[in-house]
Amino acid sequence: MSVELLEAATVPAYLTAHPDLAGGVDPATAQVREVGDGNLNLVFIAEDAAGASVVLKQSLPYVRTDHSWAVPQDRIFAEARGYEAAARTSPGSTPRFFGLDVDRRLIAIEDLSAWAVWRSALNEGRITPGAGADLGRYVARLAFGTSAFGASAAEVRAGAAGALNIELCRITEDLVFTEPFRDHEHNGWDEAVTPAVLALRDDAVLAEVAELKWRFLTAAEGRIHGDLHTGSVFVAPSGTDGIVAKAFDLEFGVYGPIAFDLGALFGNFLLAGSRAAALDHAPEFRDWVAGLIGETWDAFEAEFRHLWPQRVDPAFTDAFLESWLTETWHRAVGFGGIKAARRIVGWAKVSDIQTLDEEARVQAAGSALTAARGWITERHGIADPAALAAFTREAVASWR
Ligand code: SR1
Ligand code: MG
Repeated sequence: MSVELLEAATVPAYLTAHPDLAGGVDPATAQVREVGDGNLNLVFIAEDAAGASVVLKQSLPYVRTDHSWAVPQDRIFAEARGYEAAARTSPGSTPRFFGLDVDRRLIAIEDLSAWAVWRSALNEGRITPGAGADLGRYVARLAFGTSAFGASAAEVRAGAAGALNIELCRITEDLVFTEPFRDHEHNGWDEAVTPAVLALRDDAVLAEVAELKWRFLTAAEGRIHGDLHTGSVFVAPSGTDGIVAKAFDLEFGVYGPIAFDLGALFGNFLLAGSRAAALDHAPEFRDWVAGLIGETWDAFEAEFRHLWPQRVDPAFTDAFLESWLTETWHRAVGFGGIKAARRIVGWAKVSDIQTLDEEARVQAAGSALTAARGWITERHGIADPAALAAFTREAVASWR
């Protein structure tokens, strides 16, 4: 059963009836526009005559571009839990959360439409200093605070049990880990990239994809964002002090492997870098993009080490932290390769690649897939961000 959907014209009356979700907006003077451009939701921005604004996000019962593909609207509950957990563990790293309307499958959050979606900023060649570090700290704080490092075992088990998100996890399991690595009707690519796509189907790749899918399915380490690509991040207008990147779109949230969120960022940085190279963007921008993995990882690691003395269980020794960080790094590299590959081969492609003309698209896609394959198969031997950067440069150069 699906719930009644809002329309721009019905939002003011809705806000009048739900003042707790209005975020200070005066419904009497509110102008409303629908701005949802993702796959799964209605997103309304209501702004009043005084300039106060709020975002209402309502889950659709289907995929926007394919109404025959049903997706339960209950996923909005996962998003609400994600905002509550982020506010508790990493304040300021997500838009402010005003509340959930269970009956209408809707949340109200802070309007950050004056900020830019990071993917768009990257596509335009805009440097956003500090964004990678902010996200590294966000992943670390959320992970630490919701895992058995920062919470009691009972809290972690209760949190994981309450974070079931079966249908959206199934989308990830299929679209990320399965479909891009075999024939599937969701797949598509430029003919000239076929060798790089078929190279993702040999035993060396499939063995690592199996290992990483197993991790995704079985490792409930802590709460993860679950879909932390650059289209799920706002970056501040330039000149903003403090936090310059905030994560949003938390509906894929679940308890999972912490490396998955890092890998999502890494894979999308690879796509951004491949676009920048294909477009011959300024060397300063390309170098900055190439450094994003290091910036993100270094901030993640530093924040984890900073939080480590607060761990709640002395069974977790300093030596265990070292091995856990090493494993998390290697997994993040592998997840990153998979996340980059799915955005080129499978369903839900990305503007970094799709908005390029054919020659540039083939160059960007072919080089990114070649690097992604190496990230997946060689991840155990890639020690750190500097080694990954060198490996990626070589892999990219080997395409064509
Ligand atoms: C049907 S949803 C397709 C994709 O959009 C989201 O961004 C997730 O990445 C999902 O896999
Ligand atoms: Mg999304």
